[in-house]
Amino acid sequence: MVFWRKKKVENQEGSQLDKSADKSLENNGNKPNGPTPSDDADAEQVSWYRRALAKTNEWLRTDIRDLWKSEGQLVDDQFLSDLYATLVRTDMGGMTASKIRDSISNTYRSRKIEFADVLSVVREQVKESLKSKNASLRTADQGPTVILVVGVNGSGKTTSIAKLANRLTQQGNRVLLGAGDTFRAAAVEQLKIWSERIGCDIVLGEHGSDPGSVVYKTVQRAVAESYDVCILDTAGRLQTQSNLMQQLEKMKRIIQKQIEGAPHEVLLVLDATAGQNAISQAKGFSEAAGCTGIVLAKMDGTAKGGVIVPIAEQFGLPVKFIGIGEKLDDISEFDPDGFAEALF
Ligand SMILES: Nc1nc2c(ncn2[C@@H]2O[C@H](COP(=O)(O)OP(=O)(O)OP(=O)(O)O)[C@@H](O)[C@H]2O)c(=O)[nH]1
Ligand SMILES: [Mg+2]
Repeated sequence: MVFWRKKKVENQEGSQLDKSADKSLENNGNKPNGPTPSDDADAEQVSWYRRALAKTNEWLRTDIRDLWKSEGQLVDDQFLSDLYATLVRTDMGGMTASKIRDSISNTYRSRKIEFADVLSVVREQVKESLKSKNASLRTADQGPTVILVVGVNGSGKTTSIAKLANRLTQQGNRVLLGAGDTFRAAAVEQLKIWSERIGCDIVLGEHGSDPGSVVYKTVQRAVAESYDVCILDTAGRLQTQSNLMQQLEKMKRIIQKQIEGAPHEVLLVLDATAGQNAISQAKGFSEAAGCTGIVLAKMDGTAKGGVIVPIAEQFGLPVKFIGIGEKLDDISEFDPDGFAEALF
Protein backbone atom coordinates (compact mmCIF):
# COMPACT_ATOMS: atom_id res chain seq x y z
CA MET A 1 0.00 0.00 0.00
CA VAL A 2 1.47 3.30 -1.07
CA PHE A 3 0.56 4.95 2.19
CA TRP A 4 2.74 2.56 4.11
CA ARG A 5 5.57 2.93 1.69
CA LYS A 6 5.40 6.67 2.22
CA LYS A 7 5.50 6.21 5.98
CA LYS A 8 8.49 3.97 5.64
CA VAL A 9 10.47 6.61 3.79
CA GLU A 10 9.49 9.24 6.34
CA ASN A 11 10.72 6.88 9.01
CA GLN A 12 14.04 6.44 7.32
CA GLU A 13 14.43 10.19 7.34
CA GLY A 14 13.49 10.12 11.02
CA SER A 15 10.93 12.84 10.49
CA GLN A 16 7.59 11.59 11.69
CA LEU A 17 7.44 8.16 13.19
CA ASP A 18 7.76 7.06 16.80
CA LYS A 19 11.40 7.47 17.70
CA SER A 20 11.06 5.21 20.74
CA ALA A 21 10.92 2.18 18.51
CA ASP A 22 14.58 1.65 17.73
CA LYS A 23 14.06 -1.48 15.74
CA SER A 24 10.96 -0.38 13.93
CA LEU A 25 9.25 -3.07 11.92
CA GLU A 26 8.63 -0.28 9.46
CA ASN A 27 12.29 0.27 9.06
CA ASN A 28 13.81 -3.14 8.81
CA GLY A 29 15.86 -2.47 5.77
CA ASN A 30 13.59 -4.31 3.42
CA LYS A 31 12.79 -2.78 0.12
CA PRO A 32 9.17 -1.79 -0.19
CA ASN A 33 7.22 -3.50 -2.92
CA GLY A 34 6.06 -1.55 -5.92
CA PRO A 35 6.74 2.05 -6.87
CA THR A 36 8.58 4.48 -4.65
CA PRO A 37 6.72 7.41 -3.11
CA SER A 38 5.91 10.25 -5.42
CA ASP A 39 3.59 13.22 -5.61
CA ASP A 40 0.89 10.67 -6.31
CA ALA A 41 1.43 9.11 -2.90
CA ASP A 42 -0.55 11.76 -1.02
CA ALA A 43 -3.38 11.50 -3.49
CA GLU A 44 -3.42 7.73 -3.22
CA GLN A 45 -3.35 7.92 0.53
CA VAL A 46 -6.32 10.27 0.59
CA SER A 47 -8.14 8.09 -1.91
CA TRP A 48 -7.56 5.04 0.28
CA TYR A 49 -9.16 6.89 3.15
CA ARG A 50 -11.96 8.12 0.92
CA ARG A 51 -12.83 4.50 0.27
CA ALA A 52 -12.74 3.87 4.01
CA LEU A 53 -14.90 6.85 4.76
CA ALA A 54 -17.20 6.75 1.79
CA LYS A 55 -20.32 6.37 3.91
CA THR A 56 -19.40 9.04 6.46
CA ASN A 57 -18.34 11.34 3.67
CA GLU A 58 -21.58 10.91 1.75
CA TRP A 59 -23.67 11.34 4.89
CA LEU A 60 -21.89 14.51 5.96
CA ARG A 61 -21.85 16.12 2.56
CA THR A 62 -25.53 15.47 1.99
CA ASP A 63 -26.58 16.52 5.47
CA ILE A 64 -24.47 19.65 5.56
CA ARG A 65 -25.52 20.62 2.06
CA ASP A 66 -29.13 20.21 3.10
CA LEU A 67 -28.60 23.08 5.51
CA TRP A 68 -28.24 25.44 2.53
CA LYS A 69 -31.49 27.04 1.59
CA SER A 70 -29.91 29.44 -0.86
CA GLU A 71 -26.48 29.93 -2.43
CA GLY A 72 -24.85 31.59 0.56
CA GLN A 73 -26.33 30.48 3.88
CA LEU A 74 -26.75 33.04 6.66
CA VAL A 75 -24.93 31.98 9.81
CA ASP A 76 -27.56 32.40 12.50
CA ASP A 77 -28.53 30.43 15.63
CA GLN A 78 -30.68 28.00 13.65
CA PHE A 79 -27.91 27.21 11.16
CA LEU A 80 -25.33 26.75 13.92
CA SER A 81 -27.59 24.45 15.88
CA ASP A 82 -28.46 22.36 12.77
CA LEU A 83 -24.79 22.11 11.84
CA TYR A 84 -23.90 20.95 15.33
CA ALA A 85 -26.58 18.24 15.21
CA THR A 86 -25.33 17.04 11.82
CA LEU A 87 -21.75 16.78 13.05
CA VAL A 88 -22.77 14.95 16.21
CA ARG A 89 -24.55 12.35 14.07
CA THR A 90 -21.16 11.23 12.71
CA ASP A 91 -20.22 10.30 16.29
CA MET A 92 -17.32 12.76 16.26
CA GLY A 93 -18.29 13.79 19.77
CA GLY A 94 -19.82 16.93 21.28
CA MET A 95 -16.46 18.49 22.04
CA THR A 96 -15.16 18.58 18.48
CA ALA A 97 -18.60 19.43 17.09
CA SER A 98 -18.92 22.43 19.40
CA LYS A 99 -15.42 23.65 18.55
CA ILE A 100 -16.42 23.60 14.87
CA ARG A 101 -19.69 25.39 15.59
CA ASP A 102 -17.95 28.04 17.71
CA SER A 103 -15.23 28.61 15.16
CA ILE A 104 -17.82 29.17 12.43
CA SER A 105 -19.85 31.38 14.71
CA ASN A 106 -16.82 33.53 15.58
CA THR A 107 -15.79 34.05 11.98
CA TYR A 108 -19.06 34.09 10.07
CA ARG A 109 -21.93 35.05 12.43
CA SER A 110 -24.53 37.23 10.66
CA ARG A 111 -22.68 36.76 7.38
CA LYS A 112 -23.23 34.36 4.56
CA ILE A 113 -21.14 31.22 4.37
CA GLU A 114 -20.39 28.87 1.49
CA PHE A 115 -20.50 25.09 1.71
CA ALA A 116 -16.76 24.82 1.01
CA ASP A 117 -15.96 27.15 3.92
CA VAL A 118 -17.79 24.91 6.37
CA LEU A 119 -15.99 21.84 5.06
CA SER A 120 -12.67 23.55 5.43
CA VAL A 121 -13.36 24.51 9.06
CA VAL A 122 -14.51 20.96 9.84
CA ARG A 123 -11.43 19.48 8.21
CA GLU A 124 -9.06 21.75 10.11
CA GLN A 125 -10.78 21.11 13.43
CA VAL A 126 -10.77 17.34 12.95
CA LYS A 127 -7.06 17.53 12.08
CA GLU A 128 -6.45 19.59 15.20
CA SER A 129 -8.38 17.13 17.39
CA LEU A 130 -6.46 14.16 16.03
CA LYS A 131 -3.05 15.81 15.95
CA SER A 132 -0.33 13.64 17.48
CA LYS A 133 -2.83 10.86 18.10
CA ASN A 134 -1.08 8.44 15.81
CA ALA A 135 1.83 6.22 16.63
CA SER A 136 3.59 3.33 15.01
CA LEU A 137 3.80 -0.17 16.36
CA ARG A 138 6.02 -0.55 19.44
CA THR A 139 8.63 -3.19 18.92
CA ALA A 140 11.19 -5.13 20.91
CA ASP A 141 14.74 -3.84 20.96
CA GLN A 142 15.86 -7.44 20.87
CA GLY A 143 14.14 -10.74 20.24
CA PRO A 144 10.53 -11.24 19.18
CA THR A 145 8.00 -8.46 19.37
CA VAL A 146 4.90 -9.82 21.11
CA ILE A 147 1.47 -8.44 20.26
CA LEU A 148 -1.58 -9.52 22.23
CA VAL A 149 -4.89 -8.78 20.52
CA VAL A 150 -8.06 -8.28 22.55
CA GLY A 151 -11.64 -7.07 22.15
CA VAL A 152 -15.31 -7.97 22.33
CA ASN A 153 -16.88 -10.80 20.31
CA GLY A 154 -16.85 -10.23 16.60
CA SER A 155 -15.06 -6.88 16.69
CA GLY A 156 -12.59 -8.01 14.01
CA LYS A 157 -9.67 -9.36 16.06
CA THR A 158 -8.81 -12.43 14.02
CA THR A 159 -9.19 -10.65 10.68
CA SER A 160 -7.07 -7.73 11.88
CA ILE A 161 -4.39 -10.16 13.09
CA ALA A 162 -4.33 -11.74 9.64
CA LYS A 163 -4.00 -8.32 7.97
CA LEU A 164 -1.24 -7.28 10.33
CA ALA A 165 0.60 -10.59 9.96
CA ASN A 166 0.35 -10.31 6.19
CA ARG A 167 1.69 -6.81 6.22
CA LEU A 168 4.60 -7.66 8.50
CA THR A 169 5.40 -10.81 6.52
CA GLN A 170 5.47 -8.81 3.29
CA GLN A 171 7.92 -6.44 4.94
CA GLY A 172 10.26 -9.35 5.48
CA ASN A 173 9.50 -10.24 9.10
CA ARG A 174 9.13 -13.83 10.28
CA VAL A 175 5.75 -13.90 11.93
CA LEU A 176 4.36 -16.54 14.28
CA LEU A 177 0.66 -16.57 15.14
CA GLY A 178 -0.80 -18.02 18.32
CA ALA A 179 -4.38 -19.27 18.07
CA GLY A 180 -5.28 -18.35 21.65
CA ASP A 181 -9.04 -18.33 21.07
CA THR A 182 -9.68 -21.85 22.29
CA PHE A 183 -13.21 -20.94 23.31
CA ARG A 184 -15.00 -20.75 19.97
CA ALA A 185 -14.89 -24.04 18.05
CA ALA A 186 -14.10 -22.57 14.62
CA ALA A 187 -11.70 -19.88 15.83
CA VAL A 188 -8.49 -21.93 15.58
CA GLU A 189 -9.39 -23.13 12.09
CA GLN A 190 -10.15 -19.54 11.01
CA LEU A 191 -6.68 -18.33 12.00
CA LYS A 192 -5.05 -21.45 10.54
CA ILE A 193 -6.61 -20.74 7.15
CA TRP A 194 -5.34 -17.17 7.27
CA SER A 195 -1.83 -18.34 8.21
CA GLU A 196 -1.77 -20.68 5.22
CA ARG A 197 -2.91 -17.90 2.92
CA ILE A 198 -0.28 -15.51 4.29
CA GLY A 199 2.45 -18.13 4.47
CA CYS A 200 3.32 -17.60 8.11
CA ASP A 201 3.61 -20.10 10.96
CA ILE A 202 1.07 -20.76 13.67
CA VAL A 203 0.81 -22.47 17.03
CA LEU A 204 -2.58 -24.13 17.38
CA GLY A 205 -4.54 -24.48 20.58
CA GLU A 206 -6.97 -27.28 21.12
CA HIS A 207 -10.61 -26.33 21.40
CA GLY A 208 -11.47 -25.95 25.07
CA SER A 209 -7.86 -25.95 26.24
CA ASP A 210 -6.35 -23.27 28.46
CA PRO A 211 -5.55 -20.21 26.32
CA GLY A 212 -2.65 -19.51 28.68
CA SER A 213 -0.93 -22.68 27.52
CA VAL A 214 -1.24 -21.64 23.85
CA VAL A 215 0.20 -18.26 24.73
CA TYR A 216 3.06 -19.96 26.57
CA LYS A 217 3.84 -22.35 23.71
CA THR A 218 3.69 -19.61 21.10
CA VAL A 219 6.02 -17.23 22.90
CA GLN A 220 8.37 -20.07 23.76
CA ARG A 221 8.62 -21.09 20.12
CA ALA A 222 8.98 -17.47 19.00
CA VAL A 223 12.01 -17.09 21.28
CA ALA A 224 13.52 -20.50 20.51
CA GLU A 225 13.20 -20.11 16.76
CA SER A 226 13.99 -16.38 16.63
CA TYR A 227 10.81 -15.09 15.08
CA ASP A 228 10.60 -11.32 14.59
CA VAL A 229 6.98 -10.99 15.62
CA CYS A 230 4.50 -13.11 17.49
CA ILE A 231 0.81 -12.17 17.38
CA LEU A 232 -1.61 -13.76 19.82
CA ASP A 233 -5.31 -14.10 19.15
CA THR A 234 -7.73 -14.20 22.08
CA ALA A 235 -11.40 -15.08 22.48
CA GLY A 236 -13.91 -12.23 22.39
CA ARG A 237 -15.06 -11.00 25.80
CA LEU A 238 -16.91 -8.12 27.37
CA GLN A 239 -14.97 -5.54 29.29
CA THR A 240 -17.40 -6.06 32.15
CA GLN A 241 -16.61 -9.78 32.57
CA SER A 242 -14.02 -9.47 35.30
CA ASN A 243 -13.05 -13.17 35.31
CA LEU A 244 -12.28 -12.99 31.59
CA MET A 245 -10.37 -9.76 32.06
CA GLN A 246 -8.29 -11.55 34.70
CA GLN A 247 -7.60 -14.24 32.15
CA LEU A 248 -6.03 -11.57 29.93
CA GLU A 249 -3.93 -10.41 32.85
CA LYS A 250 -2.79 -13.99 33.32
CA MET A 251 -1.80 -14.24 29.66
CA LYS A 252 0.19 -11.04 30.02
CA ARG A 253 2.01 -12.46 33.04
CA ILE A 254 2.84 -15.64 31.13
CA ILE A 255 4.31 -13.52 28.34
CA GLN A 256 6.22 -11.27 30.74
CA LYS A 257 7.82 -14.26 32.44
CA GLN A 258 9.27 -15.37 29.13
CA ILE A 259 10.24 -11.99 27.72
CA GLU A 260 10.90 -9.02 29.91
CA GLY A 261 8.96 -5.96 28.78
CA ALA A 262 6.54 -8.03 26.68
CA PRO A 263 3.85 -7.89 25.43
CA HIS A 264 5.10 -4.88 23.50
CA GLU A 265 1.58 -4.13 22.37
CA VAL A 266 -1.85 -5.03 23.69
CA LEU A 267 -4.01 -4.00 20.77
CA LEU A 268 -7.71 -3.47 21.32
CA VAL A 269 -9.76 -4.12 18.21
CA LEU A 270 -12.87 -1.97 18.06
CA ASP A 271 -15.71 -2.27 15.59
CA ALA A 272 -16.27 1.22 14.17
CA THR A 273 -19.92 0.39 13.46
CA ALA A 274 -20.47 0.02 17.22
CA GLY A 275 -20.57 3.82 17.49
CA GLN A 276 -20.78 5.09 21.05
CA ASN A 277 -20.48 1.52 22.34
CA ALA A 278 -16.95 1.40 20.92
CA ILE A 279 -16.15 4.29 23.23
CA SER A 280 -17.25 2.43 26.34
CA GLN A 281 -15.33 -0.66 25.16
CA ALA A 282 -12.21 1.47 24.75
CA LYS A 283 -12.65 2.77 28.27
CA GLY A 284 -13.35 -0.64 29.85
CA PHE A 285 -10.60 -2.54 28.05
CA SER A 286 -7.94 0.11 28.47
CA GLU A 287 -8.58 0.14 32.21
CA ALA A 288 -8.93 -3.60 32.70
CA ALA A 289 -6.45 -5.02 30.23
CA GLY A 290 -3.82 -2.30 29.99
CA CYS A 291 -4.18 -1.82 26.24
CA THR A 292 -1.48 0.12 24.42
CA GLY A 293 -3.23 0.91 21.18
CA ILE A 294 -6.37 0.57 19.11
CA VAL A 295 -7.17 -1.08 15.82
CA LEU A 296 -10.37 0.44 14.49
CA ALA A 297 -11.91 -2.22 12.24
CA LYS A 298 -14.85 -1.97 9.84
CA MET A 299 -14.44 1.71 9.03
CA ASP A 300 -15.78 0.81 5.60
CA GLY A 301 -19.10 -0.24 7.07
CA THR A 302 -20.15 2.86 8.90
CA ALA A 303 -21.51 6.33 8.26
CA LYS A 304 -20.19 7.23 11.67
CA GLY A 305 -16.48 7.24 10.94
CA GLY A 306 -16.26 10.35 13.09
CA VAL A 307 -16.16 8.01 16.09
CA ILE A 308 -12.39 7.89 15.70
CA VAL A 309 -12.19 11.46 17.01
CA PRO A 310 -13.50 10.86 20.57
CA ILE A 311 -11.74 7.49 20.72
CA ALA A 312 -8.39 9.05 19.85
CA GLU A 313 -9.03 12.10 22.03
CA GLN A 314 -10.38 10.58 25.20
CA PHE A 315 -8.35 7.56 26.12
CA GLY A 316 -4.74 8.50 25.66
CA LEU A 317 -4.66 5.36 23.53
CA PRO A 318 -3.28 5.86 20.04
CA VAL A 319 -5.23 4.51 17.10
CA LYS A 320 -2.53 2.46 15.41
CA PHE A 321 -4.39 0.92 12.51
CA ILE A 322 -7.70 1.16 10.75
CA GLY A 323 -9.39 -1.68 8.91
CA ILE A 324 -11.60 -1.07 5.92
CA GLY A 325 -12.64 -4.45 4.65
CA GLU A 326 -12.31 -8.19 4.85
CA LYS A 327 -9.30 -8.62 2.59
CA LEU A 328 -5.68 -8.89 3.73
CA ASP A 329 -4.76 -5.54 2.19
CA ASP A 330 -7.59 -3.65 3.84
CA ILE A 331 -5.57 -2.14 6.67
CA SER A 332 -3.58 1.03 7.07
CA GLU A 333 -1.69 2.84 9.74
CA PHE A 334 -3.79 5.65 11.06
CA ASP A 335 -2.82 9.01 9.64
CA PRO A 336 -4.83 11.94 11.08
CA ASP A 337 -4.18 14.35 8.22
CA GLY A 338 -5.03 11.84 5.51
CA PHE A 339 -8.11 10.92 7.47
CA ALA A 340 -9.31 14.51 7.88
CA GLU A 341 -8.64 15.33 4.22
CA ALA A 342 -10.68 12.34 3.16
CA LEU A 343 -13.55 13.00 5.50
CA PHE A 344 -14.84 15.62 3.04
N1 LIG B 1 -16.33 -4.84 6.31
C1 LIG B 1 -15.41 -5.24 7.19
N2 LIG B 1 -15.57 -6.42 7.81
C2 LIG B 1 -14.63 -6.80 8.69
C3 LIG B 1 -13.49 -6.01 8.99
N3 LIG B 1 -12.76 -6.66 9.91
C4 LIG B 1 -13.42 -7.82 10.19
N4 LIG B 1 -14.55 -7.90 9.47
C5 LIG B 1 -15.55 -8.98 9.48
O1 LIG B 1 -16.14 -9.04 10.77
C6 LIG B 1 -16.48 -10.37 11.10
C7 LIG B 1 -15.85 -10.74 12.44
O2 LIG B 1 -14.45 -10.70 12.27
P1 LIG B 1 -13.46 -11.59 13.14
O3 LIG B 1 -12.08 -11.19 12.74
O4 LIG B 1 -13.80 -13.02 13.10
O5 LIG B 1 -13.79 -10.98 14.57
P2 LIG B 1 -13.27 -11.51 15.98
O6 LIG B 1 -13.17 -10.32 16.85
O7 LIG B 1 -12.07 -12.33 15.82
O8 LIG B 1 -14.51 -12.41 16.46
P3 LIG B 1 -14.56 -13.45 17.66
O9 LIG B 1 -13.30 -14.24 17.61
O10 LIG B 1 -15.78 -14.26 17.42
O11 LIG B 1 -14.66 -12.65 18.92
C8 LIG B 1 -15.98 -11.22 9.97
O12 LIG B 1 -17.06 -11.49 9.11
C9 LIG B 1 -14.95 -10.35 9.27
O13 LIG B 1 -14.80 -10.65 7.91
C10 LIG B 1 -13.36 -4.73 8.30
O14 LIG B 1 -12.42 -3.95 8.49
N5 LIG B 1 -14.36 -4.42 7.42
MG1 LIG C 1 -11.62 -14.23 16.48
